[in-house]
Amino acid sequence: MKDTRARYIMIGGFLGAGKTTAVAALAKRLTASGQRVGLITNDQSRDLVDTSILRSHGYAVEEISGGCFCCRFKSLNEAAERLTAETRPEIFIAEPVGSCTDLLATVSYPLRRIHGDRFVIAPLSVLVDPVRARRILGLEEGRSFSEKVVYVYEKQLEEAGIIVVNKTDKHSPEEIEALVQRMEQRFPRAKVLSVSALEEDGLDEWFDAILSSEDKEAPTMAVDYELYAEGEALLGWLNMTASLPKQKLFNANELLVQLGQWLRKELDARQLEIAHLKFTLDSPDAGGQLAALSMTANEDQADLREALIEGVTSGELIINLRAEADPDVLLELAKAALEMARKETPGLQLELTHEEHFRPSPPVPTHRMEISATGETR
Ligand SMILES: Nc1nc2c(ncn2[C@@H]2O[C@H](COP(=O)(O)OP(=O)(O)OP(=O)(O)O)[C@@H](O)[C@H]2O)c(=O)[nH]1
Ligand SMILES: [Mg+2]
Repeated sequence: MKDTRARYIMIGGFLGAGKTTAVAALAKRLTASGQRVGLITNDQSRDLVDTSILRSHGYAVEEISGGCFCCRFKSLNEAAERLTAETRPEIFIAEPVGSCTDLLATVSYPLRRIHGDRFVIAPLSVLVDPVRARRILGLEEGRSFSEKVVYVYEKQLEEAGIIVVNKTDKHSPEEIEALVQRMEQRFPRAKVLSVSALEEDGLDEWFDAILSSEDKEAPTMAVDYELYAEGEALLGWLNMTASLPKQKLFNANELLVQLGQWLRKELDARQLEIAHLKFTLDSPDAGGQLAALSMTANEDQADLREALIEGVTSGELIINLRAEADPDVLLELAKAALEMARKETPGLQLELTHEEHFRPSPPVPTHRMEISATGETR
């Protein structure tokens, strides 16, 4: 009998590793081959740049806010149901929060055990940014996160079924090879691949694996939840929305670059490690297009990943900033950035309409299913 279950694919990895870029590349490929996809984004709070970007590409996207998938297991299931009612996806692609780990025990296994009649679970992919990974694994000198954040980072890799070294377009083959080898030694459970999600290079082997194989149940990794919570709580989170009411024509692309560069300079001056700083500017004038800008600590340039061709007269700006910093400082800096933009462009009207700034609260998974070395489930 034909298997009618939907495939559930999770693409994890630390903040800024390239998850959304990879989700978009996979969704594009599947859609082009006539398959229906449903995308699920996730964050501690609402108004996500990632959701705006993926929706602007025309995909059905459900956003789960207010906690990670593991802590919002019921919402994950409801999101899948809403997508099913909307577009009946054959494949769900979910992007967990970039500071989240223990996804096998808290999401993959429970999904298989409780909803195995509806979902086939693909191996967990964990994407890595080579600069971040080379620093953390000691292959390169440079500023990085503190020890407890590194604990979370390494736990993500430890549970990966597939480790995907991303951004190969920006590194020499030798650097990538050395990193792949180090990953293979440190994390022998995983298959290690290298790709450029942005340039869609080297994706076949990875996508074939997540589209055709299932995650193997393996003994559950040990996680010190206190340390995990402390590591996550070292990160400051800011989601901010600002409205640009009807006004004189302005250049959305330039505004994002100006805001991004200014914030980056101010964070660097305070030696605060950026995990990811991203913006979208959505305008009714732009016919569904948007401007999107992204910056990580490892990029010298602001990456204007989506640009608007013409100026616009109104819009909504979203800022998502994650850094190892006090969230109050992030809020102060983001407000100062808006003020700077108003001063730099006389007449620019830009009003803060919503903001949430916080440190992620300790993860409390809805389910945590342990598989012992002898294969028993608890
Ligand atoms: N050069 C290069 N840049 C990439 C590649 N993949 C992603 N990026 C860039 O890396 C930055 C982060 O990419 P995202 O896809 O937003 O990363 P993410 O893991 O979803 O980030 P969070 O959701 O914040 O955790 C963006 O500027 C991307 O354009 C790649 O293959 N090559
Ligand atoms: Mg993302």
